[in-house]
Amino acid sequence: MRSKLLLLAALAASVAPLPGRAAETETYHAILTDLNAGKIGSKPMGQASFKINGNNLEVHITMSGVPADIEHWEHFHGFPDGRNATCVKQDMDANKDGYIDLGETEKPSGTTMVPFNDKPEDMIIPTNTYPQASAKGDFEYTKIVPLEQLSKTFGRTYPGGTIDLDKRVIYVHGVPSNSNLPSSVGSLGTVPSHVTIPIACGKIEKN
Ligand SMILES: [Cu+2]
Repeated sequence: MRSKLLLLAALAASVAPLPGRAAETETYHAILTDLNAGKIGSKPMGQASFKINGNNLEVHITMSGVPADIEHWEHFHGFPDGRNATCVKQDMDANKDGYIDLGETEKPSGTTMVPFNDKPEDMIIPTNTYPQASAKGDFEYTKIVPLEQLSKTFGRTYPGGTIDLDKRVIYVHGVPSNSNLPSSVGSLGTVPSHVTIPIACGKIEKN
């Protein structure tokens, strides 16, 4: 009995944080600036913060100047091979139609990876659980994501891949369905282009 207690005490000591060592928290942030503002008639801007707090990833995103009263898809995008993603620039309009579309983000930013919707850890991109902008054109998104589940889904989707937030960028998408976007504006599979057109981007950086 006594040796069992000693063993338990030793185990407890071995998992306790070392003196003077910070707890396992890491924080990241991104400043989002507008894309396609000249076409959508408002200038989206905002910020995102990410905190790895023990077993959770705490996400907080606030946006203003986005098209009002509609749902806005938002994700982090990146490269599965570990390359560093950067935001697309307005002059990377490859087909010169005046719009930056989803396809034109791929060269600098990679692919759509993790959604900031109701369940980021499921990594299901087409959902109707993304934030809804207010009548004033702002929204706030907060989510506590179970990190182990997210890492598992991520590693399954991108074998060997890790989340690596500081190699990612965050995009916010979406204009109203009556925006009459030209057919040259590409999208994701069968999802209409007004849903996926990027309206803001920010590089995620470690604090
Ligand atoms: Cu996206």
